[in-house]
Amino acid sequence: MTRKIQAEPYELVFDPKHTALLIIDMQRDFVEPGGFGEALGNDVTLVRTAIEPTKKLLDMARHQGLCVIHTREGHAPHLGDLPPTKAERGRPGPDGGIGSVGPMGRILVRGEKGHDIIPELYPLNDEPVVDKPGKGAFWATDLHLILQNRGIKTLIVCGVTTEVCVTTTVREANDRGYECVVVSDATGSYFPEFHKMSLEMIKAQGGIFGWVTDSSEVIRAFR
Ligand code: TIU
Repeated sequence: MTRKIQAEPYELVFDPKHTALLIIDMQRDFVEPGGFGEALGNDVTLVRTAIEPTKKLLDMARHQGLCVIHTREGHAPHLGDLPPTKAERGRPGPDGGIGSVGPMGRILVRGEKGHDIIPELYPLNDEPVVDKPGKGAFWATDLHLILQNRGIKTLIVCGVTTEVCVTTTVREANDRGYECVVVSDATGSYFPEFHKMSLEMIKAQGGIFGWVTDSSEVIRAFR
């Protein structure tokens, strides 16, 4: 049975059987002090507003039996999957940056405390966790394969940060034929103006990359 989400630029019709909740990079490294976000000079309290709405959507998705997929940005301990260019620009001080040791372990390195998903949104065993070395969740991952195998056509997208990993992923998904609806209050940025403009860009020109709505509208669509 299809359902409808009130969204911009217009109503999105979707089938829950072919829909996934995609939660982008809700890792300690981005939303807690002492991680990568803070190492880059950002105030992490600005992105923490996304936690509660995402938790509501996660609870609803689990209750509804919706496919749930989590992503994590990060690198293997040997850093062989870290482009030198990314290492260089993610290194604000002489001792900081990706791979260096912070209060939550090595920054943005798989297996470290800071790299993992925050306890509030922790994945269940049957929820795929896609580890990605880039900003987009399709580059160098098996996300497309997982979505295809599960028959997914529509993505309800949450997570951080709106203008970096969320929109990069939405652009990648759009080109692969997925319909994406980005949840405004379940996404967040260290730069409020970037958050606002990123959402504007997605829904402009008749929904050039997809749709934008908020968590209450998504939850209403499943009632
Ligand atoms: N810096 C920033 O805004 N974001 C990232 O580096 N990664 C994600 O958005 N996950």
